[in-house]
Amino acid sequence: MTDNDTTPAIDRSPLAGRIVDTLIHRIGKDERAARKHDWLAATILTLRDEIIDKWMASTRQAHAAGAKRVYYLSLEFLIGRLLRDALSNLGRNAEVAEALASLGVDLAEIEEIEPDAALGNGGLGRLAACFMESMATLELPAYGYGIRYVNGMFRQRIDDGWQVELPETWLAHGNPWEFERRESAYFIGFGGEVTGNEAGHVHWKPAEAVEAVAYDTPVVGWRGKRVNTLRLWSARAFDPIRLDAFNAGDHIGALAGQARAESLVRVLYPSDSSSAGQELRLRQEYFFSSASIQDIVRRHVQYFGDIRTLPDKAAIQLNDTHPAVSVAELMRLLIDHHDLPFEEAWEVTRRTFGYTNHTLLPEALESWPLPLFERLLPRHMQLIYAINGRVLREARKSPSMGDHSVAAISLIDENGERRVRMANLAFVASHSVNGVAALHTELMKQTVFADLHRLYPERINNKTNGITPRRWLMGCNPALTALIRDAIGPAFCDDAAELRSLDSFADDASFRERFAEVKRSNKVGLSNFIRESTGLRLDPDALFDVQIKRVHEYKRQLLNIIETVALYDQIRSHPEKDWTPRVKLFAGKAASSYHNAKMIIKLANDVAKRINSDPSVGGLLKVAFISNYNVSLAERIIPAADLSEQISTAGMEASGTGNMKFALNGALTIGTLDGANIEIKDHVGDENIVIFGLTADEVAAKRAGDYRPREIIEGSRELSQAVNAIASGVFSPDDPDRYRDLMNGLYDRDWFMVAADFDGYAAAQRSVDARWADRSNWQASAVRNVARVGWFSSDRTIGEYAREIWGAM
Ligand code: NBY
Repeated sequence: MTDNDTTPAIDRSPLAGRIVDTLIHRIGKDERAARKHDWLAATILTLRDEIIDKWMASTRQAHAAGAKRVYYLSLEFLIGRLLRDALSNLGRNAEVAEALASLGVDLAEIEEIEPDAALGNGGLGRLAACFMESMATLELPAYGYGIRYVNGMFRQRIDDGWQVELPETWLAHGNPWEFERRESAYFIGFGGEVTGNEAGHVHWKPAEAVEAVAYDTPVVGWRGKRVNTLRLWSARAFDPIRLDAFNAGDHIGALAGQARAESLVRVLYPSDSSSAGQELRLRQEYFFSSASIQDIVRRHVQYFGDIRTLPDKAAIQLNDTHPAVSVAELMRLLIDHHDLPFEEAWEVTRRTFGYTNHTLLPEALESWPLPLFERLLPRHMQLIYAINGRVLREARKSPSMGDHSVAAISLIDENGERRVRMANLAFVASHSVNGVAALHTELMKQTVFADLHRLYPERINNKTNGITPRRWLMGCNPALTALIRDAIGPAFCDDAAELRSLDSFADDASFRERFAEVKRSNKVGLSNFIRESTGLRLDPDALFDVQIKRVHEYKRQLLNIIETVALYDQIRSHPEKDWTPRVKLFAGKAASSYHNAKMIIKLANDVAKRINSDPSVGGLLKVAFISNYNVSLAERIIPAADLSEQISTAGMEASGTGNMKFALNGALTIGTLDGANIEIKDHVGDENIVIFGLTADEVAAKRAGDYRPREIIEGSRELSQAVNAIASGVFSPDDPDRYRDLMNGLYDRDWFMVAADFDGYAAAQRSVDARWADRSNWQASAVRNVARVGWFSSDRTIGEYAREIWGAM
């Protein structure tokens, strides 16, 4: 970055010297030739060298203590950027910034070009990333296991209002964080046949195989006390090239094995709400499960000798059912490779596994057609039959289990095409099954798992989600963090519950003033970003009303957009009224094959275009859809939000975690009584949150009864005007019928109860306007939100998992 290097070497700090040394000897560039990416890589590699010592010390310490290890198996880790997090957790921010400055390099600038590692879809993947950081912070010896996707979550471009998906190439400049462990490679078989010999020994001879190779990324806990490992698997062929085929002239066929192996880890399935049900997905699930379980078993035997003590020294947590085939894989290794009898293997397995459920949506519950499962994993299919036999015999013994219940518990779905039910497999094979918020856990007991819950009434438990305050307060909102530290001292940095002491500052006018200044400057920052990326100018004094998350009908971006249209109507009809200036911000990705979600994105963009160019609303209402929502964008938007939209149909959002991030950064929530919103309300108090809408029970009752959305729409002037305007093409003059089907869906079915909740939502929004008018009261509420949501730290969540599920603390 320096055009010519005039800094005399002697003035350099040792750290600056090390960065330059890394640049020269490991990147192969001198200071003159180095570009931003080279400085970024040199900085990361230098830091990584220091992390390695702590990393090795952490491993040695766990080994010496004979400690129990936690294994978090997840097909997704939505980690985002790592440099800022690592610097701040190591307390090295200032020092590194200074060293780089002495080299003419701006730390903030190189932080900004670090690729955002998006190996996940949304909440589930981000939760896994927050958990990794909290496990290191709480000094738990833990490993995350997942897949090193070459292409993570797609990059979203908005073309003429439509979502376009582009491949994200996060590895384009290499990945300086990771270590390739060529020595940690495992054989992963698929297909083939199973034979038994007279002695009862079973032999599986797979028809194909790939090799799983480990890539390790260090995960630094707060204050660098412990460094854990995120181990992601890549695939390679045993024979990278088949020379016989090559020499015979089949140059493409000779490479087919490698191409097949690579296809396994090529891409993340980009749906956050429905099971893809495709063979490649099952292959991915088995590939990473098998590699992880083999690695866990190898480590245990190496350290402790006897595989039968596995549950005392290892806790394996399944992040939803995506890794559930691990259960059958562990059984296979115990029985076929370690000669345990079935019953003993089953005991070891059940004491080792825990399963976390993240959704009750029927389309997200994974099940595999039996013929596919059997063809790909014949030995595992046998073991699943054996497990099922055992479970069903147990169920039959219970007098409360009729035929209907037994069929519901079965690992095989016999309705229509026979399928393997992964949630049932995960449930029966775990000693703990948890939901992610209190309401969600109750609904698990009442709905999807009702029969399993009756058979195993002790198994289901709740672990309300959390977020890491290091990334979601200290990292993304340094100005607010500094203000809090000035007010209450630094204790909250080590224990988020300490934020409570901030509560009384809500009554301190001068504190509120400074709090408001921080929020305003974050809003100015976001406005500048939006102006640079979209050309749209925003007023930082307007109320910033934000809905950012995956786009899904149950999350009801449509409710928000329709209300925006209604507000637009009202402002135009009554321009003389004292309207609250508002900015409506949207961001989020739709699954590539999810038609309605893509239409909702287009609608948000069409509505934005029309409203933003209408001079009659002046500065009172602006709408923006910000493209390519990801972790880094969330870090920029959340600190600038005044109002957090958490408006899912009650009973459908398992927990939500964005809701926690907004509250922690001083936004008020407008939300339904769904997921963790309920617990947020309990913590911040009814006066500091805006709740509206049907409860989960009311939604269920309406769905069971005769819900008539058409009558509701026609009975609400505001709603019918807005829906008709959209349906008749007011926002799509180039294609007036564009939203006809989407709006007809509301009249005819409205599964997500947009009509039923509309009036309540609109009224809640007007009550938000009234609150905003009393600015000191608003700021007091915002301060109370920050002060009262420390409980939603993922440190609290992980502490509960460790004590109550893993027996590891
Ligand atoms: O998990 C989310 C829930 O919707 C949210 O309420 C909760 O806070 C969060 C953390 O517990 N679930 C989620 O993000 N699910 C997925 O990303 C997902 C991904 C893949 C599939 C299903 C769901 N799949 O079937 O392939």
